[in-house]
Amino acid sequence: MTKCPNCFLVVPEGPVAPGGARGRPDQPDPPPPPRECPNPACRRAYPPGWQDSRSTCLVMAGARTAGKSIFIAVMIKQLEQLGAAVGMEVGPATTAVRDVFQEHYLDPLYRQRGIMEPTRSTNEGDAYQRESLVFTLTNAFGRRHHLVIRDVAGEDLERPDDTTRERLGFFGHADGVFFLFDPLQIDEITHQLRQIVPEQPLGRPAKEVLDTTVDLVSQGAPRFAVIMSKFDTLQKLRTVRYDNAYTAIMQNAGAAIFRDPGPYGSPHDMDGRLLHEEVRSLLMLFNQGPLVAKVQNAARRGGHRFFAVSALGAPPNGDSQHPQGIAPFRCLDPLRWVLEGTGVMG
Ligand SMILES: Nc1nc2c(ncn2[C@@H]2O[C@H](COP(=O)(O)OP(=O)(O)OP(=O)(O)O)[C@@H](O)[C@H]2O)c(=O)[nH]1
Ligand SMILES: [Mg+2]
Ligand SMILES: [Zn+2]
Repeated sequence: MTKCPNCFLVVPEGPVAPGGARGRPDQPDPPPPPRECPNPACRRAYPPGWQDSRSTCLVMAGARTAGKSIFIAVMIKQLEQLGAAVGMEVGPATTAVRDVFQEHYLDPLYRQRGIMEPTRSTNEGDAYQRESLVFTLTNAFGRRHHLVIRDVAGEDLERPDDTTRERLGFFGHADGVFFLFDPLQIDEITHQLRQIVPEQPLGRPAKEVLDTTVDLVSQGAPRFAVIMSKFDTLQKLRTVRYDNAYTAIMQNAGAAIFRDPGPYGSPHDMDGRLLHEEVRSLLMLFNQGPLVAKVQNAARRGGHRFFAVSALGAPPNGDSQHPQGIAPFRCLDPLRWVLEGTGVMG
């Protein structure tokens, strides 16, 4: 199935000739498939050849500073590295996507070795994320698949207004929702990590933003990936020497939350399930039961899974990255999960 890369509405099948026949010599040729999206709120022309490949449409969600934009950049870099190893080509689908991705994502992180600007609200004129990030994945057999990602400003989810549903209408048709949240939003973790991890600005509480996200997707049935971002900060709990409930968990070096099987191995579902259970248990331990329950209920149709990722691998120093550079942790896990069954990852 293919969806509009802008609003995520399913692309209608090309009309069938009268009598149901396609291409029979005694029937007139059926009209060509639609060239533009039938959604009255969208009406965008489909990119050339769009209907020939399938697509997976993802939306990023989470509070301000949850780590969404940096995660996208690092995930795509890792996907390119995986592609190089398994014979899959990964590239921006259009020159416009290539330019936006280079200027707003890759340059700040990989050229200037800094971090990214907060994503502007779609209410602002120059909000670059109004255009989807579309990547073409071509596997070793020449089969193409489009990965469409809508970055979203945390600000838009933190302060929904009368126009939010209309501006973010694509949520309701997404195949996957990546809901990121910063572990430092959890008071108990902040308390434990005081003086160990530098303070970073935080957005609205994750549960509040999750409520808005769930409202926006209520008509759809996406896969719901709930992603603890900036996991490098939580891993620092290993160095905390208090004798409390967390110490034993954090000293378990063999746990899935402490090891990254790496992007090159074939996706091993058991590893994903283990990680899911470990992150879920951590959330329960940190009194996040309401968040877990909300996700479970909201994702009854599409399914959900918990993840732990770190895009940078270490807290930045002001506007600069850690001197050791970017050291990602498990950044491809959520993508592998939503692409399962598409055949594009092998
Ligand atoms: N420790 C740590 N900090 C991170 C990581 N990723 C991002 N950050 C920090 O979080 C800040 C926000 O990251 P962004 O990716 O811009 O956050 P966002 O969710 O896109 O934020 P909005 O665009 O405002 O919605 C960065 O400036 C970094 O300081 C990470 O992997 N580890
Ligand atoms: Mg952003
Ligand atoms: Zn559309």
